[in-house]
Amino acid sequence: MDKALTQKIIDRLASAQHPVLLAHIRPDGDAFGSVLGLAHILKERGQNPTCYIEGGMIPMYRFLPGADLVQDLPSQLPEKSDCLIALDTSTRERLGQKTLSWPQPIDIVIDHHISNPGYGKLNLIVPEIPATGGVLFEIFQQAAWKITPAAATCLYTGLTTDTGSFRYRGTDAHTLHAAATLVELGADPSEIAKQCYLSITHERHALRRLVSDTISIKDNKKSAFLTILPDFYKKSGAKSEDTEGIIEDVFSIQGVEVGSLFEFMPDGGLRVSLRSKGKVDVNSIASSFGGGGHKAAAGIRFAKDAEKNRDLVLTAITQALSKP
Ligand SMILES: [Mn+2]
Repeated sequence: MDKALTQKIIDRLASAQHPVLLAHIRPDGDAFGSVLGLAHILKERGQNPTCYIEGGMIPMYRFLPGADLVQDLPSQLPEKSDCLIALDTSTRERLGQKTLSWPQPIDIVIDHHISNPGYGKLNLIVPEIPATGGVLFEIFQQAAWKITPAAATCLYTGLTTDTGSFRYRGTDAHTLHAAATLVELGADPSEIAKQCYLSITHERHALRRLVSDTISIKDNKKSAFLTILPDFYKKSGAKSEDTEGIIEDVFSIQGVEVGSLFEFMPDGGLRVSLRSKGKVDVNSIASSFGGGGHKAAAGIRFAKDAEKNRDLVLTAITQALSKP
């Protein structure tokens, strides 16, 4: 990690009296964990952070210390806001529609998505670290800022959820050292695992059953995909956030190198999630359609032509798999 750049970010963070912490739409464990982790540290330093994420907190991550601090996006920011910080968010648009009309620029971007173009005044993007929670951990270490048990719990949650419980590529000795230090500082691995992985709601489980019935295996059993249709939500009672982790069902099958999930939106759009556990770089597939992410996990959104675009993505996967 770039020490000089990190120091600039530390200085900028330290000088803000009313920092605004932001993360991406359709937030996950790393989005909530990063925002709340940084909020705890800044509060401890006597600063007054505000946390905004589109839609506010979701039930699954209510166990995070300080969960009530997360508010839905306002149409305008309070005037006293003196530093806007975007966490874990690969593009400016993914901060949410409402943020696009805010006049204030983004001061700091802290992220680990390789596709992040750097839309802030200061941009710390570290693709070698598998979660933004891990990037923040390094920042706090360099700054010698005390990591409280509450902050440790939030940062650890980001690390465990973005690495699929320390299983994905990108999990290395450094990641595990960071996780171990966070446990020493007060994060409880089994309690966090229970909340993140062993507390699926009945609605989410019903959605998973519907989705797993749609499985299609192709490319010589090297790829598999799942489909979500708009009426699945009504049938199961689940919400859109309940799709998190659902792609694991296909991705975990022996020999399947690329897993994909196609969600047909009620407005005619299409949301695509891609995972790779082999040689295929799904970030480059996603990028060729205007999406992005990481080598092993990426996403795309299409505004229309859902079926046609699904077929184009499936063809791109077949081509990527057939490359020697
Ligand atoms: Mn992340």
